[in-house]
Amino acid sequence: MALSLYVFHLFYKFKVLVLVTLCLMVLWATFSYFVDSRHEISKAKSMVEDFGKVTSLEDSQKEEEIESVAKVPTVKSFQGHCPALSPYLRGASKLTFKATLTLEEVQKENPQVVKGRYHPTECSALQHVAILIPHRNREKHLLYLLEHLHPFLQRQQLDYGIYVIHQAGSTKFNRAKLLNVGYLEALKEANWDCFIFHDVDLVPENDFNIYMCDRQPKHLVVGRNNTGYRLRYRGYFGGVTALTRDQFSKVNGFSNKYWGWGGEDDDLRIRVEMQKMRVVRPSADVARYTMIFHKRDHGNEENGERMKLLRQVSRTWKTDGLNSCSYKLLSVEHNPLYVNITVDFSTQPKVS
Ligand code: UDH
Ligand code: MN
Repeated sequence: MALSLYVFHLFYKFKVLVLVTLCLMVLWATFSYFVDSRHEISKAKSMVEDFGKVTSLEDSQKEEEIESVAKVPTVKSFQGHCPALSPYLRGASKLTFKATLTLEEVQKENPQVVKGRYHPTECSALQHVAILIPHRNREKHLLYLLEHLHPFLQRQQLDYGIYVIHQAGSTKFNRAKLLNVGYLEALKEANWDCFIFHDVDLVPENDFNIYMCDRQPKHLVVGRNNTGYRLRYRGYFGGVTALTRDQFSKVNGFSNKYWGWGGEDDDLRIRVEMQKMRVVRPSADVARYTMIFHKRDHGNEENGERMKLLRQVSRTWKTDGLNSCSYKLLSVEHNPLYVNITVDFSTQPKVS
C-alpha cells in the first residue's frame, strides 16, 4: 500500500514537471518572437540612418516616411531609392582628350541632359548635387570636363546640375567669390543637398570617386597626374571639394577677399576646422585626377596678400563670406549642358 502511494506520488511529480517545462517552452517561444521582430525593426532603422547623408528637407521627409513604415518589418518602402553603390560604375578609366572635339558632339552624346540637369529615371537619386565650376577663358578645358563629367555623374545615378560661373572683364580672378556666387544662384533654382566646388581643368579618373556629400566636408583630389598622384601638402583642400548646403553655410562660405591665385582653399579649410568639422578624403586609389596642362593665366597672378589674410580668418569669417558676397549678375543662360552664370566683379574693392 505504502509502495503504491509512493509510486503514485512520483508519477504526479513527473506530470507537474512536464507541465512546467511545457509552459516554459511556450513562454520562451513567445519571448524570442518579440525579440526577433524588435531586431528586424532596428535593422530597418539602421538602414534608414544610412539615408541620413541626404540633408535636404525633401529627403528628411522621405526619411520620416520610411521610418514610419519601418515599424513593420518590411523593405518594401526602400523600393525607388537608388542603391548606395550604383551598378553602372566602371572603376579606373584611361582619359583621352581629342583636339577636334566640339560642344555639339558632347551634346549629342548626352541627349538626356536638359539645361545642364539630369536625374536617373530608374530610381530616385540619394542626393541632389550642384557642380560649381569657376571659369574664365578656359573654354577648351570646360569642353573636356563636360565631356567626361556628364557620363561620369550619370553612372553614379545622381540628380545633378552643372553650373559654370564665369567672371566677366579683366579684373583679377577671384575663384572663391565665384564659387560663393554659384552657391547663392544655384539655390535660387533648386533645393540642392550637396555642392561640388570644381576646378575646370581637373578630370576625375575613377568613377568610384563618388560625387556625393558626406557627414564631413570632403576633399576629392588626393592625387593628380602633375603631382605624381600625391597629396600636394598636408591639409590641402583645393581643386575639387564637396560640402553639403548646411556645411557650407555654417562656415559662411568662402572668403570674398582672395584676388589672384592661392590661399582661398586654405582659408576654407580653416573655416571648416573652426566649426569643429574635419576634412575627409576617399582612398588614394580612387581619388585620382588628370589636370589638363596649362600655364598660369593672365589676371590670376599669385596673391601676395594670402598669408596675411590667412592669419585673420578667425576674426573675419563671420562677416566675410556668403553674407557679404555682393556682385553684379550679368546673365544666367540655360545651355543644354550647363547653366552659365556671368558676373562682374569690376566694381568690387580689390582689398577690403
Ligand atoms: N580659372 C579660370 N580662369 C583663370 C584662372 C583660373 O577659369 O584665368 C579657374 C579654373 O577653374 C581653374 C581654377 O580657377 O581650374 C584654379 O586656377 P588654376 O588652374 O590656375 O590653379 P592651379 O593651382 O595652377 O592649377 C596654378 C598656376 C600653374 C602654374 C604652372 C607652372 N608650372
Ligand atoms: Mn589648374
